[in-house]
Amino acid sequence: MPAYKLTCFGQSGNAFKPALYFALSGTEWEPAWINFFKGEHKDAAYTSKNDQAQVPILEHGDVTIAQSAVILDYLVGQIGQFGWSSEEERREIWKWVMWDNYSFTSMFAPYRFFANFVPEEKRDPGAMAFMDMRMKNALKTLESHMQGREWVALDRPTIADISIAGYCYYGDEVPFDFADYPAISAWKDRLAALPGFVPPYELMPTSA
Ligand SMILES: N[C@@H](CCC(=O)N[C@@H](CS)C(=O)NCC(=O)O)C(=O)O
Repeated sequence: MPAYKLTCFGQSGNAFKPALYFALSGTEWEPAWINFFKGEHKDAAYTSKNDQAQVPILEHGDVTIAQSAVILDYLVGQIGQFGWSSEEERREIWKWVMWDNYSFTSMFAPYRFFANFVPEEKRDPGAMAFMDMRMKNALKTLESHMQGREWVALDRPTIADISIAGYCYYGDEVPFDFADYPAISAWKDRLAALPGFVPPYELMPTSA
């Protein structure tokens, strides 16, 4: 039985981040599907493991970890790939993982969620406009950063790329056109060409 168990569901780009780490590093892992759309992440059985009531969590032996960024950090420590080899590299990677969590995924994920999984009459137009504006600002920042670069933080792929990749491979569910962001598109293709890459709906279950 694989040592790593990741509670996830196919639609979750936050869960895709550690799942992608496993795929790219060739690490054996086991998905534990959670019925997020039925609200199972709020059940006591789940909140006893993660009182933040969010997906994903990683279970590894006696260790249970929430927050995809913390899980990625843990996996770097355990598996040793896509990490840093100096304090300076570590800071650069974390600068982008934090940016992803605060500025990119934080807008991209809920915008894509509402746009694809919530009926239009239940969407708040003001909130949608705000998320769209913030998401596009973040895309502008990333597009400009990626000019002339292959990878986000260092001269090789790291957990910064894996974190930012979270919601980028959901095809038609992505609420903007990657063609408007050529440097990001090239990076996205580069990441998808790495050995072991599998897109989210092929990597994680969408039902029991
Ligand atoms: N920063 C967290 C975000 C996790 C997150 O928001 N997950 C979504 C599912 S993709 C969730 O559980 N949402 C429920 C909620 O926030 O109440 C991470 O990176 O793990």
